[in-house]
Amino acid sequence: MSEISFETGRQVGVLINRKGQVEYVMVGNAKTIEMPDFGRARVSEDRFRGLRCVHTHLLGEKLTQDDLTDLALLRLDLMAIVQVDDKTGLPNLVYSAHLLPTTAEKLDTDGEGLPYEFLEPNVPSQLETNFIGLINSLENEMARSRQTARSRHTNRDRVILVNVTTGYLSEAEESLAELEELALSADVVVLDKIIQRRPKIDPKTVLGKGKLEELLVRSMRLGADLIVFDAELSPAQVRSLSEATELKVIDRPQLILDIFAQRAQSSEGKMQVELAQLKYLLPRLVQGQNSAFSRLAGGIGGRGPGETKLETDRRRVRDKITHLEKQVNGLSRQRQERRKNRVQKNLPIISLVGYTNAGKSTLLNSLTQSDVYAEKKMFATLDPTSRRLRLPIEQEVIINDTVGFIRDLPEALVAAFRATLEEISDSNLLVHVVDASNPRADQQIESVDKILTDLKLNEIPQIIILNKADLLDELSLEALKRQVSLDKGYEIVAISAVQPKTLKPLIEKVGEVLARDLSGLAVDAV
Ligand SMILES: Nc1nc2c(ncn2[C@@H]2O[C@H](COP(=O)(O)OP(=O)(O)OP(=O)(O)O)[C@@H](O)[C@H]2O)c(=O)[nH]1
Ligand SMILES: [Mg+2]
Repeated sequence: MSEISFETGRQVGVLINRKGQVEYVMVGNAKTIEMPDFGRARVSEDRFRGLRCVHTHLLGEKLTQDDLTDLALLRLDLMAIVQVDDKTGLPNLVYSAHLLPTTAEKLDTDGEGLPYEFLEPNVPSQLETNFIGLINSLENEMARSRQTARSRHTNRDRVILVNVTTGYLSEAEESLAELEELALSADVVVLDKIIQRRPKIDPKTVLGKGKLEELLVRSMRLGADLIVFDAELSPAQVRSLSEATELKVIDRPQLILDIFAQRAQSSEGKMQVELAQLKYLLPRLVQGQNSAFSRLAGGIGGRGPGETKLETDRRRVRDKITHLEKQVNGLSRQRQERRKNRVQKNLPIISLVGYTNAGKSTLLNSLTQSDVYAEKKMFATLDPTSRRLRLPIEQEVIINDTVGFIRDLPEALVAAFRATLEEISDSNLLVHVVDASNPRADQQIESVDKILTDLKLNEIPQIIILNKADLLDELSLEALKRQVSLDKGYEIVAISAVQPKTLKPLIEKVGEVLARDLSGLAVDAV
C-alpha cells in the first residue's frame, strides 16, 4: 500500500474484517480519503463495526481530526494510518486509535470525555497488539456498562439539549436552563447540553455542519436516543435533523406537549391535550406532503401511494380534531353551567395565575389547608381546582388554582386549553404568583402578562405575589419589589407559601382589594 501510494501520490486505504479479509479498497487524493457510505446500516450499541481501517498518509501527518471523526461516526474497530516515507516510499510509523466504552473515557480538564485511545506508534514490523483480543474485551466492557446504565435509568429517554442562537450567549444559557427544567419535568435523563452561536441559523439543519458532526459523535458516545432543540423547528428541519442523526428529534413545543400528555389526569384534560397534539401534528403532515421528497415518492403527477396515505392521515387527523373539539366544547358548556351557579351564589372569585412552578398550588394548599398536588416539576397542575376560603372580614371567597404559564406557550395548547383558561375570566381578582427566587423572575412576569393580555384577562384587578421569599435575602427581595412596582404599578406582597405565618399580609390585601372593587360591582349590578 505504501508503495502504491508513493507512486500514485494518493492516499490508499483498506477496510479489513475480523477474519483478516479486505472488504473495501479506497483511493483518495494526496490529503484525504473518503470512507464508503454505510448508509442506514446501524451497528448494535454493544458492538463496533467489525471493520478496521488502514490507510496511508503522504505528508507526514499523524491521525487527523477527520480520521477520528470517521472512527467515531462509523464505529470502526480501529483507525490506523501508515506514514509513507517521502524519499523511499517505504512505510514509516503506524499511528492508530480505537474507541473506548463510555465508562472508560478519560476526562480532560473540562470534564469532557475523550472517546479515543491512541496506541503507541510503531513501525509495521514491530506492531504487536493482539487486535482481536483487544476488540473483544472492549466490546464486553461496553455491553456490561450499557447494562448498568440501562438498569439505572430504566426506559427513560436519554437526551441531549441543543440551543442554536444568533443572539447573546447568556440568553441562550438561560433559555437552555429552562429547557433542562422542562426536560427533567418530562422525566428524561439529560446527558448533555450544547449551545452554538452562529451569524445565521442554518435553514436546513439549524446547526452548522461541524457542530452537527460533533453532536453525532456525542450522541453515539453518550448513548443518546433523543435530541431536543430549544426552538420551534420547521417540519423539514425535523426531518433533515433526524435523518442526519438517525435519532428522534423534537422541539420545545413538542416537549411541552409531551409533559402535558404525561400529566393529564381528568378526561377533559386528556382530551384537551390530545387535541393540542393533533393540532400541532396537522401542519407537519401537510408540509411533508408538499416536500420534494414525497412528490418524488409519489411518482409522476404526485399522486402515488405515498401521497395517498398522507391524504388519508391528514383526513383522519382532521376528523379526530373535529370530534375532539365537539367534545371539549360540550364539556365547556357544562362548565359554564357550573360557573353560573357559582356566580349566582355571589361569592367573589379569586384565581391564582402565574408561571409554571411559581407555587400556585402550594399557596392554595396553605391558604385553605388543602392537599392539592404540588411538585417541583413544571406543569404539576393541569386541571383547575377550586376551594373556598374564609377571609377575616367574615367574607367567603372561591379560590381557583390554574394551569401554569410558560414563555412561548405552544399555540395549539393555548387553543386547546382556552376553555379552561377562560374560566379565569369570571374572576374578581387575579393573584399573580411569581417565583421571586428564579433569576428569570422579571421575564416570567412579562410572559404571564402577555398571555393574560392575549386571553383578554388583563382588565381584571391583579395583585402580584413575590413567592418563595424564604429563598431570597432581604436586599434582593426589596430590589425586585421596587422594580416590579415601577414596571407594573400593581399591589405587591412578598410571601413564602410554605410558611403559613407569612400569608397574613396577602389575605389582608386580598380583602382590601375585593372590598374596593366589589363595592363597584354591587353598583354595576343595580
Ligand atoms: N422554598 C419554597 N418553595 C416553595 C414555595 N412555594 C412553593 N414552593 C415549591 O415550589 C415547587 C412548585 O410548587 P407548585 O405549588 O407545584 O407550583 P405551581 O405554581 O402550582 O406549578 P404548576 O402547577 O406546575 O404550574 C414545589 O416544589 C413547592 O414545594 C415557597 O414559598 N418557598
Ligand atoms: Mg400547580
